[in-house]
Amino acid sequence: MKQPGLSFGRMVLSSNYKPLSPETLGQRLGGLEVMKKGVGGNAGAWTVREVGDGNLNLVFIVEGDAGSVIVKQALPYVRLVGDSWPLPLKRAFFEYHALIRQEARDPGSVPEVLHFDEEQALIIMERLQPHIILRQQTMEGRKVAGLGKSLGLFAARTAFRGSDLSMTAGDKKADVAMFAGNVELCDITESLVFTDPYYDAEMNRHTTPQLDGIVADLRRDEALKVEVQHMKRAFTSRGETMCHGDLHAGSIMVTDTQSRIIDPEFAFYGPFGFDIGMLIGNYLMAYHAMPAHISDPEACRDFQTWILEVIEETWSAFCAEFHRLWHTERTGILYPRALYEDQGHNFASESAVQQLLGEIFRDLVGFAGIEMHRRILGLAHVAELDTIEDEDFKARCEAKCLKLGQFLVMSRNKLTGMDAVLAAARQAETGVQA
Ligand code: SR1
Ligand code: MG
Repeated sequence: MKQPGLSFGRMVLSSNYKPLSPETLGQRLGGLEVMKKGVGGNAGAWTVREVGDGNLNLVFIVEGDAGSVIVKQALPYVRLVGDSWPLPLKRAFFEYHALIRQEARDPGSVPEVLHFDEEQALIIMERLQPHIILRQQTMEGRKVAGLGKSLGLFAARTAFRGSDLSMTAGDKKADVAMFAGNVELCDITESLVFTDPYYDAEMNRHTTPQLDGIVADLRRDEALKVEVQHMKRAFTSRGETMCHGDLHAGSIMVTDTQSRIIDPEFAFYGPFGFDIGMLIGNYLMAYHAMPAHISDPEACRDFQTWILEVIEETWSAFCAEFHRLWHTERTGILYPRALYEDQGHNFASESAVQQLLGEIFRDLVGFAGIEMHRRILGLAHVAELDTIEDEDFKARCEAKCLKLGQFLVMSRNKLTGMDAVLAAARQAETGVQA
């Protein structure tokens, strides 16, 4: 019999929930029309592989005569840590709702959702092929044509169209209320990103003792902790738009010419600059890690130059698209045209959007710096740095990231533009010793 507990994404654990395995998946999902159509009618002939390499969920590739799909299922705990850290299944509900909103706000940017089963916390979606995760692509020294433009457009469109600049008041408030239920995933970010890295929290780890000195310095930096908490306050209290919530290089799948966004289970209504800031923090870590992955110095420099260009392109595409949407789709409750364009006050409208982009820039710089810190000092690291075998070399790369992160957080209100961020990255790359 069905148990109560399913409502509005608030499911904790229904007794009917059961994790899938490669052995049971065919028998359990074989009757679904969407699987028959996408994979094939004979479930016994399907090939099922569990390929989840993230921190939280099960991910299966299911292949058959008719094609292949992805089946993603939440586990009732944090996979990275184990069942000592329970985590509600309702995150699949938020991921599903975020995916359909992202598709509406930036069509083609996310995999197509084929089926959602709330009770089983399971999403069946399009398999992106031949995509691999961006992190893997960059570690192999492979560029992605148009990466900055497509990610900048995604960030701008989802930011603008998920905000009071575009949505009706009723839709926005209903959405803010619904995503406010994503408490536990926000709590992970509030703790693991904004708090733990800045003191000797239990789950923290840094990989080389060579970093001990710089880590101690960072944790003694009282002004830094104040700035980080200002950013955390923005995260918890400024529900400006629906953020992906975890936009790192493992949440982006790419080919040499295309990129798509996955995994928005951390979605929440937060600051405009959050997603693009996390993304830029991840680009910068890849920039400092590249010498460990490309041995030829000239090829490495060329790749690093490309990463900085991608940062610049991401931000210019963001600004251009946000600006375009401001002038063509500003139908929400904020900055109404009745006050500006309809009065002939075009200059004031332009000034308002430029001021807003300035605020977003200052926020994104702070979020980028904090993301760089937590990926070295906290629980969840990035493979670009973690896989570096030579401990001294790794410590040097990580020290550059830590120093640059500190600079970005502390200087975010003074930097004149993305050029200044890139100049700081270049300087950190050539000037810092661990
Ligand atoms: C316990 S989860 C750790 C991290 O993995 C996710 O991808 C998020 O980035 C989270 O902070
Ligand atoms: Mg994820």
